[in-house]
Amino acid sequence: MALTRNDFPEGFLFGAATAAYQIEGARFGGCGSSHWDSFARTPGNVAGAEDGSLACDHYHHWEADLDLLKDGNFDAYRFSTSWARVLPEGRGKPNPEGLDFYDRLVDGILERGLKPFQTLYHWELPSALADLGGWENRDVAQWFGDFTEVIDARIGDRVARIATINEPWCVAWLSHFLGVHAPGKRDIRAATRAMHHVLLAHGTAVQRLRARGRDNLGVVLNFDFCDPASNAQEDWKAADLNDQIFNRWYIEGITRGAYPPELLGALAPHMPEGWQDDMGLISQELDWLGVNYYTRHIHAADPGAPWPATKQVEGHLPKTQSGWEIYPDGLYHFLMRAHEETGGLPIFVTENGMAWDDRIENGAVPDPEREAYIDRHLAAVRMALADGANVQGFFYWSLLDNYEWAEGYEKRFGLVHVDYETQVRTPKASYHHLARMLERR
Ligand code: IFM
Repeated sequence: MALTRNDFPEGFLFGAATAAYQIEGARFGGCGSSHWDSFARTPGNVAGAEDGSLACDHYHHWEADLDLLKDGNFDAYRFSTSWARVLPEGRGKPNPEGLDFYDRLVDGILERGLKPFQTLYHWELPSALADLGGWENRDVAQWFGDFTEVIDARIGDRVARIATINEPWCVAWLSHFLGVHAPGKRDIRAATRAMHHVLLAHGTAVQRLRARGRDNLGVVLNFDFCDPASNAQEDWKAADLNDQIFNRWYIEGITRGAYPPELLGALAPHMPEGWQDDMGLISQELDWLGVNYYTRHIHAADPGAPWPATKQVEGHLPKTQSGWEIYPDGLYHFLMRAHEETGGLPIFVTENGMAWDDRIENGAVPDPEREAYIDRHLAAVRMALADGANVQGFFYWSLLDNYEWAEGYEKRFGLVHVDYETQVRTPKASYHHLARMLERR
């Protein structure tokens, strides 16, 4: 039987999510340059050397895009406020056009009866700050705190929930150890510093916003299920180490004020001096936690390889266009784990979704794979609710097809198809599927 809103607790919020650089069009409205602009323009970093300068031109289509949320019967919209748009130089003089844009956007969200969920940092670090070392520089925490206050002074009175950072693992490890995202570093010292500084920035923002009286503060962490490739003890250890790198560093830093000891031992020579004194700030009380979940990976020991001496092994489950296995049990697992780790804090699934090679056929976009993906992940949410997790909402990633970072525009995650030549939006079958499910009867 098809799910309906009534299968979830009263007040459970359904939404869709986006992020500034992925949809807005960074060339409009006095937006400053970010490290994604230069990373994308460096050959070999991004498929087709594509960037976010136009993206979905949401900067000019925002009203119609918000109508899509309203017409789809959603309750909430998760968006991010670009640091480079608000402060083109990262610090100093704000861009009035940028502030006006977010002001109008928040009013537009509210006018449509939706709850605004703001994310403060979804990856467009201003170039001027990247020049100073970006996430490797401890000062980034104060720069971020300053930005947080500027944007909060303009829209903070009207947003329902504020998340500090989106996916610290991506900000740190993916971008400074694996080199896949901007700034494309592959350096263990840079990565370790970014791993700590991104959490320090989170803590600093929470402190600044608390001082401004906010009581709706959280962070959005991404979780990846780490399975061992076999029953061999070495493979279990490989999966466990990857779980520390991907998942435990961030959630335990924030909830326990302590990093997982084994991983910390390996990274200790690269940690910034005096890091221990920051753990209190990092582990301040939060009001909610955002859980992003997409997939699992399978890990095996790789003896002889340099630390972490593990490798990924191909999984056998059906995969999305991104090559990610579809594994809804992982969502249940992390909702229960987050529930325990946070002592029952309100949890929102802030991202869950899949890319597919969606095509327009006779004016429609059939995407039964995505409908099934959503249903299966919502079933996992229901299981976690039944087992006591305090899950209060679910946001599909993403409202629109958009700029999928190093993958360019090829991977389509949206509920709504975007023709990048014409900027025409076409709701996919999954959009209509969710709209029917969310109809209030
Ligand atoms: O597109 C990204 C988003 O920016 C952050 N979370 C994962 C999504 C899909 O890769």
